Amino acid sequence: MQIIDLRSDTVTKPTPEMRQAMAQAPVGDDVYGEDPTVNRLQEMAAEMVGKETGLFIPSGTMGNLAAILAHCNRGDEVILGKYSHTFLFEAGGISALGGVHPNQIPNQPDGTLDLEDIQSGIRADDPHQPVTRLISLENTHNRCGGAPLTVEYTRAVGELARSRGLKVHLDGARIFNASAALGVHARELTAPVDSVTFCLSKGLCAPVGSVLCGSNEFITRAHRIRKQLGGGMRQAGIIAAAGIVALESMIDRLEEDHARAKRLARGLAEIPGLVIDPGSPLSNLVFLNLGKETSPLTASIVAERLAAQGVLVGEVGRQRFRLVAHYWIDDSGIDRAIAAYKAALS
Ligand code: TLP
Repeated sequence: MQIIDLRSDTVTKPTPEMRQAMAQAPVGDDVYGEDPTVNRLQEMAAEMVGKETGLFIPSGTMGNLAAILAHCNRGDEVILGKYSHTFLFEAGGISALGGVHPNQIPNQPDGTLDLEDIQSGIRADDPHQPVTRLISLENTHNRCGGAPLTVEYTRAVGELARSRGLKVHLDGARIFNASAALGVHARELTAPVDSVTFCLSKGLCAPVGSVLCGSNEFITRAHRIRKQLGGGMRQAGIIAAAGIVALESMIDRLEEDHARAKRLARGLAEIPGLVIDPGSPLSNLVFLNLGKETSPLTASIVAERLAAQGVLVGEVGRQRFRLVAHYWIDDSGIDRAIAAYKAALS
């Protein structure tokens, strides 16, 4: 039975073109800065998000960690959303390894942080308080329905930050989904921020890797931190080669995933007992709940019934699911998932 894996776009496997590029990649020791494929990927990535330079990092988590540690000293504070990936799902690395204090403020349903909340989150110059150094945004916003943050909003946060002497980091794990959803170039979404991490290994299908981009001076600091974290890789061109293919050929097709996410949401909306989040999907993520009438069913019971039919879904709450459209899911996979939900709830 072919498995339809909708748990995440992180499950995507490399394309045949990527595997070929990996086999043929010229490589060198990247800790010496001598891997031509890594260097090319870093240049391409920086150009695509309009920053001076880029740094290839093993994961999105390490990219955010290296960025936050490069912006903040121990005891400094970062303002971020209560539902941000960095706060929820990065194992508290910024505190554990960097001594950086997270000031979590509410995320609005569209993934933004209210400008007033940011203003009031900024600490006074008072020895009792940590020093606010950084604001961290997420685009698209994973837990807020895959919502894309607009250019105007990002600019407003950038202006606020500059007026208060703060920096802005963007967790742009799915920044190209945001640019596809909004119909704007990624560069416009990243222009107002000081640093951005984006992932090659999600919807773009590369097997491993993220790139952190920013100014030369910032990346010099992040480079040392990547080394401290054990993220200096040697002949990393083997994996960077897949990243280059990802940037060259996987971005323009992300709209197909968004269209399939819509097809999935439409189909599921017709099944009694399922309640799709209003407006979902906003990119490639579909969020839905079991309706009250399905009680005592839980997401995990339904997920088991789906798995028995070869359909894997993300459980993100007692009654809540997240389903993710990606390159390896075609229309027939979407239709199988809809049929499997129908059977699981009948
Ligand atoms: N997200 C994963 C899980 O960790 C939840 C997923 O399945 O969506 N930023 C954002 C916004 C992310 O969604 C993720 C991964 C990361 C950072 C971390 O990337 P990796 O997995 O490469 O460390």
